[in-house]
Amino acid sequence: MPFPGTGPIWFNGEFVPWDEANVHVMTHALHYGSGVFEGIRCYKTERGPAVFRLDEHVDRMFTSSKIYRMPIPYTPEQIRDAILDTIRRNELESCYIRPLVFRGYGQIGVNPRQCPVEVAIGVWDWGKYLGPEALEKGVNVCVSSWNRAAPNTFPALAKASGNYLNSQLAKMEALENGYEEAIVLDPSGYVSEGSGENIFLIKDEGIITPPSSTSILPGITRHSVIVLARELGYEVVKRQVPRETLYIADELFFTGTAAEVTPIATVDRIPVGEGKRGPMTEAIQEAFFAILREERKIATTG
Ligand code: PPE
Repeated sequence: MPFPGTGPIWFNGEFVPWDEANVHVMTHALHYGSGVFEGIRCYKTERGPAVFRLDEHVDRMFTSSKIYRMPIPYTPEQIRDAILDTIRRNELESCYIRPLVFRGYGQIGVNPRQCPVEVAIGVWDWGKYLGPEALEKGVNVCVSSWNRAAPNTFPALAKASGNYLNSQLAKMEALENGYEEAIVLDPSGYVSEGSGENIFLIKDEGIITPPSSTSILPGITRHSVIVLARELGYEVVKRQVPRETLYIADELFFTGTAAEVTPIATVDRIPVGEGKRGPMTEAIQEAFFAILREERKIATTG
């Protein structure tokens, strides 16, 4: 499948054509996974393209690079400006934005400190992450045979490239077995998250999402949905979710920048509720999309 992007890429402070944004094969990050990145979406609104929670995404990228002692050679303001410039240059009304910070070409060997820290920002039109019908019909998922990394191994709070090797194993296994996505458990067997999404469970009108101690990436969409669900009058708690709770939930959904709010129809072939999008998920989806279109405002704390 051809890559959907073609426009200019911001690469170390300059715009370069899509096809020229290349690196050397001895780039440190290619060998050792030494990169951190973000996934951000920009939506079409009445006042033009608007980026959803840009500051929070840029902050998280700086947090991820701090954990890995990978100093970004730009300020957060410069990165924010670069992202907005990239969107303008690409003349897209809505898009997915991928800023990447990585250890570049300098020396091979585990010690990364001889390698320059490089930054690239690409944008493209990324449609529905889990398929065109996912938002309405929901997706069929499995519980992965792979677990998330234990605390003090790969830091879950850093959105690091290397973490996604674990996500790839879970995703490929799920696809191989005929599912659209995987739910991954933490090392103790509690529900953690999807390969690229956080998860929410609805049972008896209460909403539960796994806490940050269960090896999750604390998603920016997750935070927005928690605030929003409370505004809608639902009770939301962060607590450990035993695997079997997935099978008896009334509703389940994923959240993420790419996945937005995606209902889960079945887990391990067991229907979730009636096996289709539930009413609370639909209410949350509607309110979330209204915010993205700027037809509804959200409180920024919660
Ligand atoms: N957990 C993981 C592991 C994850 O990758 C994401 C985002 C989330 C939770 C949700 O985080 P947030 O986007 O801040 O709500 N995954 C990104 C990358 C997906 C990909 O395939 O690449 C994304 O959604 O942009």
